[in-house]
Amino acid sequence: MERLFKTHEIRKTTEVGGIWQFYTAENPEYVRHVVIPSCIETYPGLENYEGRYTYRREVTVEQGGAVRLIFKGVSHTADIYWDEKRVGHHYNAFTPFDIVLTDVAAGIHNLRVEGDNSVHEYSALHIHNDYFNYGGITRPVILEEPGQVYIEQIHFIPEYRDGIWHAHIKVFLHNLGDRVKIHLCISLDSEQVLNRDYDITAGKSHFEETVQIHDAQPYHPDAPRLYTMTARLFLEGQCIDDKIDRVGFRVITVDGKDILMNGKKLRIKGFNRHEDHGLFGCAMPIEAMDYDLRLFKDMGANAVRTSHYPNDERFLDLCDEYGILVWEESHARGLSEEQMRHPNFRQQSLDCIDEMLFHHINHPSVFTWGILNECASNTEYGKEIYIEQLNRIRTWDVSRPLTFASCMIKSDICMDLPDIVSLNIYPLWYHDAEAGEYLQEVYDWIQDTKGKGKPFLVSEIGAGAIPGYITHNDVRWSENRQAEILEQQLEAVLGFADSSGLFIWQFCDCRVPDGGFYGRPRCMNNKGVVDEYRRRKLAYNVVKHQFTCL
Ligand code: ADA
Repeated sequence: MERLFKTHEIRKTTEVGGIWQFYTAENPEYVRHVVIPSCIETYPGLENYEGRYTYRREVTVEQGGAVRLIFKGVSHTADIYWDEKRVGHHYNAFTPFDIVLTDVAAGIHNLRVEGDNSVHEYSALHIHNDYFNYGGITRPVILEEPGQVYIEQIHFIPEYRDGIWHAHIKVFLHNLGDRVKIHLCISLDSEQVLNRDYDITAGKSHFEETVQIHDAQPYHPDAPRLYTMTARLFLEGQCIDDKIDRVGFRVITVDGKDILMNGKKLRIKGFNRHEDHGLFGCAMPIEAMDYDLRLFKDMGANAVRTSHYPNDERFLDLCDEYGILVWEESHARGLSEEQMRHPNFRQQSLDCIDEMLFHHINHPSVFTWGILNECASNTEYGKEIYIEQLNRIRTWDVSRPLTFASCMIKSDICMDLPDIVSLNIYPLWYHDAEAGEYLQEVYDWIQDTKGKGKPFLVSEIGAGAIPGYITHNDVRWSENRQAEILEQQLEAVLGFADSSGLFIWQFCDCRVPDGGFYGRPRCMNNKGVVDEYRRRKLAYNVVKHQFTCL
């Protein structure tokens, strides 16, 4: 399943799922037959595989002509071959990419993916970190057969002005032929909002329109009203292409210390969530994603932070549908200034931001974009990078507040940059400090910086527990202790009037590299309130009580 809804009625589109052949570079003779999306680490014997690998299969082109291959996620470096010819390359597991081929004959063709999930020298973002670099074709692959001109993407930015909803619409087209006149119709549910001719050049082009929508029903977490945006493209009177997406009428604003959606103050009660599961690795099926969100809602959580990378679009579709607010962030975690000076770091980061915004901008559940979790925001060079990346996001989207999660307490020099100030704090776990006092101390420090008066989010707070380790003496790493710490942390933050809320670190335990990261027990980051199989820890009911009663 590509999305939670049908994305085309006219364009021919097929998901290239099912069985692929797979082998590793180390052992090419041993060919496995596997279903994708999936992670290499779920193939018996390859639980710890790091290196180069190959997936291949035959695909059928029915019409012939143009073919567009869309890879929603290959982890993490990929070269794509079509009939043994290299036709594409991509870096980063967490963002989609596409390859367009023309003059393709109808019939059977060979598709091959040469991937690499090792921490190779060209990789600035996928490094050994406090999460796991899974390998594989971990998100869906789509094969499209578009006509001469197709709609690449449509951005929909709502604005409420003079008592009327407006939509700023930006249409991205790709004309595979010569200059041509096309006609475009766009409707929201059954109401047509755009109906116009355009003269478009060969290649890629875009144009913008602003339309008014009278009596639009607003989107709000308690009433997540989604509209189906349908675009149809006509050439010489014939509809040759279409694109369907879902949008919502909501605006996010910052007013002093408050974050507002459609003028109503948001109070964030969320989790940080890695895309990670004991059975599936990062290639979670939509049923497993949905189960996670059922637990979110059972605990009274209303938000998720996609720590620390863009998420699978199907998860964002679910969040749109359920009214779960999303802090989506580009890919980076805990990079030092030296790591931020990697020769590929800036471009790989900007590419990730571009792809995240280009593909995810329409999701109404996304209320803020984040960058550079716990990177070098305490250095001048680091500040240059923070400025560059926040500005890059603003070239795509000025409608949402921006933020980044910092751990540089009392040394961060970037507090003037974000719209929302966010800090990762661990009183009672990493800091031997009472939660309320520590929270007040960091907040007072913020008021002495240029973050003064801005909305303040606790972007991470939590404690670890080995699943099943329940003791009579509440020692560190017991579930008892985690529950006690989280209770004090949540009471402090939820009772702190100057905060807009928090994201618990973290929803579920996630895998980390063997021997990496402070030798984490079980080679897991054990701060989940559920383990990697979603088995609940004692903290689960503590969070549920705090989120539903406070
Ligand atoms: C940091 C980091 C998280 C995780 C957490 C922890 O705040 O942002 O990714 O590593 O610490 O578990 O210590």
